[in-house]
Amino acid sequence: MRFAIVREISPRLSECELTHMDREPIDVDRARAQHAEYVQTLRDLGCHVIELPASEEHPDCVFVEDTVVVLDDVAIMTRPGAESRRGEGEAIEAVLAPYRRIERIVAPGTLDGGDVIVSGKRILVGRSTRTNDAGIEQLAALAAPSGYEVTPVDVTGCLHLKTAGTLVAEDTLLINRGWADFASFNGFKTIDVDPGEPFAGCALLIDDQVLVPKAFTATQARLEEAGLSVRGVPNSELAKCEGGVTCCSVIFDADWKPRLVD
Ligand code: CIR
Repeated sequence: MRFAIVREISPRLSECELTHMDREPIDVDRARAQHAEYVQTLRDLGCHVIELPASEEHPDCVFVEDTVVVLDDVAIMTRPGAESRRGEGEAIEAVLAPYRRIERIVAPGTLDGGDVIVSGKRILVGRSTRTNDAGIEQLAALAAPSGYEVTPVDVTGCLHLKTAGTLVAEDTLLINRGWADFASFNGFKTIDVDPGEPFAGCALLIDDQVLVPKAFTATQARLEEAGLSVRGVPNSELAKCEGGVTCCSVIFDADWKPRLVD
């Protein structure tokens, strides 16, 4: 069974963290409508959605991906690089605890889930403004007993590794070469984003379906030309918060269905 943890948008979304972007007015109602369409798409793709209420103290709480790295047998609770985001993981941990052994990244380590790409037993982790070497070392040590091998990748010019590139098939990365050192990505095929759509590298792969923001039509065409099945989802408002389509869910597989699931 495939689960997706999502979280409602905070009424304080406009106070979100911003690193590489200037603050722009955000239409929170529109953001909620777009998020609802995203969540429905997850349901349409067969995910059992666990939807958490927003946390008023955490403007960025909708970006659940950053709070945890879920592997086959362990959930590694992160220590997000932005201090304002450190309390977001508690509610996510409570959902995951019935399904996975819980481990955690501790100080001085910092790690955002948005910096972590898992492909089979291979983990690529971005060294970014949010994820430091101590966080990467802890992730490697916690994941090694389960057979995972961690490769650090330098990220520059964007928030997370997954802003620069994501898996669009088991062996294929959609990438913006300008933002990450993709020379380290040996063994993966690559598809470049359209040069006019630098943020299109953040796509969400569920089975053989690739979710991409609706606005990035030229990159969608590139993916379709490569034989991939693409679904557009609206993301204009959360994009103003430096959020993409991977950030708004934690997807994991488990054998049974707990009481919280709708
Ligand atoms: C932040 O700066 O932390 C949020 N405004 C955006 C987080 C986006 N998360 C992600 O890409 N995984």
